[in-house]
Amino acid sequence: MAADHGSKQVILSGIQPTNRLTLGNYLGAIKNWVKLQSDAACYFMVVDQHAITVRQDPSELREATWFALASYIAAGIDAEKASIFIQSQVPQHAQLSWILNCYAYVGELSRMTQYKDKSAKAGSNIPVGLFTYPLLMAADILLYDSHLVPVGEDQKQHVELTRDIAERMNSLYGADTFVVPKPFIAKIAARVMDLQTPTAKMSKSAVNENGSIFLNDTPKQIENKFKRAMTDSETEIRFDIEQKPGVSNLLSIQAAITGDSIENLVARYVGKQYGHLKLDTAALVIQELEPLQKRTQELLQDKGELNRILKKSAEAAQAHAEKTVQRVYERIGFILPTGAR
Ligand code: ATP
Ligand code: LTN
Repeated sequence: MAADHGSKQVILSGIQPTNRLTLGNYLGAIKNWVKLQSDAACYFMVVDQHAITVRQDPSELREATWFALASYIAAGIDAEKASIFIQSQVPQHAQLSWILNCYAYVGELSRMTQYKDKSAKAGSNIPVGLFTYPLLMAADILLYDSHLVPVGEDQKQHVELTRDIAERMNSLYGADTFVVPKPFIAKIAARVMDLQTPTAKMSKSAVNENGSIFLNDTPKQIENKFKRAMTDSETEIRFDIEQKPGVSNLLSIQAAITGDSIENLVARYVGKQYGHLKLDTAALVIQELEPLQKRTQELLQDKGELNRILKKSAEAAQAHAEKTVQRVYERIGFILPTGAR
């Protein structure tokens, strides 16, 4: 049987420490997690094992992992309410991932959009891990009997695949082998777009750093990036993703920060110019990030405290994960070291 969480929903998500986190990660993921942690049993990871599917410099990986962890906490994720941990510190992720490798099909993995995109960029030596990446993600999700997985639009396909594999294994080994999860996509800022190429999502690993707002950018850097944000050759401020992706992106960012509706925001900009919209958006972002940046720096100065938080959180996560691994091992016919059958 799946572990008992009482009546609480289990929510799990993670971010890769591939670089410093961006405004996209914050508005599209972390800010929503903070709201969820009071009502659900939450697991929020830094997925370092996913990060190495693309070559990483070891010291940069370490630094990005600390930065992500500190950002989670600084943004308001409370280790007393949610479990915050580093994926590689819970070995059950790799264990379950192998099992799922034996139940997933090459055909379904080949259809993953992220794999197609990232393998195209990897040249002729495509790491196998890039291909099996969604199975490590499926393991992350299934280990904790997660019901809901908050992700951006781009990750929805991976959660759908997780559902398919969970259902496949449930039909082989019993309906209570895995909880079948659902993706949970926040409506506002589901996709924060690149400031230079507003038809592409803002990303940590974008080639042009001017398109991404990093969570440790200085106020001046933030202001400059917004001032240079790509708009269009018209002058009217209205929301139209197809015709005006740059302007729409700035409006969405404002909506995600203030909670205002797009209609209200648009009404406020009647007769105003793009310059106003850009500067207002920059000011809002600077104001929103300021306390977060201060707290992140404090935490990064105190790795002892971060380690204490991690240790406690990872132990709790590991206990749950181990239960799941044992259940799956037992059902597929592995002999458990505890108690012969
Ligand atoms: P990379 O550039 O390394 O591919 P990324 O910046 O796209 O990374 P991920 O680590 O893939 O970020 O994503 C972490 C979480 O943040 C996911 O839930 C993802 O959907 C969300 N996220 C990432 N970028 C954005 C964005 N631009 N808008 C909204 N959500 C985003
Ligand atoms: N693949 C995701 C990160 C990720 C994740 C997860 C998200 C890894 N494991 C489990 C939700 C649940 C990404 O690139 N955004």
